[in-house]
Amino acid sequence: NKWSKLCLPEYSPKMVTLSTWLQNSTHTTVLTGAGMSTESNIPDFRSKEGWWNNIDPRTVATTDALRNNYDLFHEFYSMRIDALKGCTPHKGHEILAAWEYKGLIQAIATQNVDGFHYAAGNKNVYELHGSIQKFHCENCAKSAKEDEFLSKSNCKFCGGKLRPGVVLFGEMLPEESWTESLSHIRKSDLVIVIGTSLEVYPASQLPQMTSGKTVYINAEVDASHHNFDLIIEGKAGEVLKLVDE
Ligand code: BV8
Repeated sequence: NKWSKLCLPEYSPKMVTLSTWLQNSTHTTVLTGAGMSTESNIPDFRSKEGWWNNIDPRTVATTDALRNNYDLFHEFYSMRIDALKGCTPHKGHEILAAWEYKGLIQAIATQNVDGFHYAAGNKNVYELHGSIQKFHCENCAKSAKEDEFLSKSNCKFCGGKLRPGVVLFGEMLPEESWTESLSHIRKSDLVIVIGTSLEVYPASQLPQMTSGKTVYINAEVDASHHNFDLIIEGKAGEVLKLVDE
């Protein structure tokens, strides 16, 4: 309970502040990034153990790679799909689902492609960078199955290449996810940003588009985050557990 939690060394007045803001807010949007899923054992992108530490994103996560270096593109995304196998949402995802159910948060805008917010039970989720669990033909957009992508088959209808439904660098974001996220952020009086380096445009612009309070929860915090109203340094799952009542 609240009183025993107050005695925990990691529990700080910041958790009380966030909890109070959450209770008092009428519209709250959560923006998540890859750091939301590292406690489910999925690597993020830009940390020491992240994907981009070993692989140059410009060589694999782009439309150029899809068209001109399909073998490498295919190898990278097969590895990403494989890395998801056996992983499941963690307690932090479950807490966000419970908060939506209780009416404490109204929407999640996520840069994650793992589908874990849906898997945990959130309904109002906007996947800004698409989903790695859906596949389609690069040429005719017809949907395809994971097995077809993994076995490197071509599209049955037009012979085009298959690809996962993620947003590659240089591609536009899915229009509805973007406009809905923006609309939720604009009407929010509280925006909670969890586990993202905010280095990728245009998702990086969302926190500054609210007139409400902004909170940044991240395992590592630096001076570039000073413009948030509240900064909590810690792991997503652990912080959410402490804020949850
Ligand atoms: C667009 C593919 C219009 C999917 C991803 C120069 C040249 C070309 C383009 C650009 C340019 N300059 C700017 C651009 C635009 C570009 C961009 O922003 N580039 C940046 C990198 C400079 N953006 C685009 O191209 C976007 N589209 O702009 O359209 C347009 C059209 C045509 C031409 C120009 C513009 C499309 C962006 C889509 C990018 N797709 N990947 C995939 O394979 O998954 S990006 C990749 O980064 C992932 O998708 C991911 O979602 C995204 C964001 O990363 P984060 O989630 O923030 O992850 P990161 O690792 O960085 O951070 C994790 C954080 O969590 C860390 O801070 C860590 O400390 C913390 N953490 C870790 N564990 C925990 C934790 N915190 C708490 N708890 C923990 N347990």
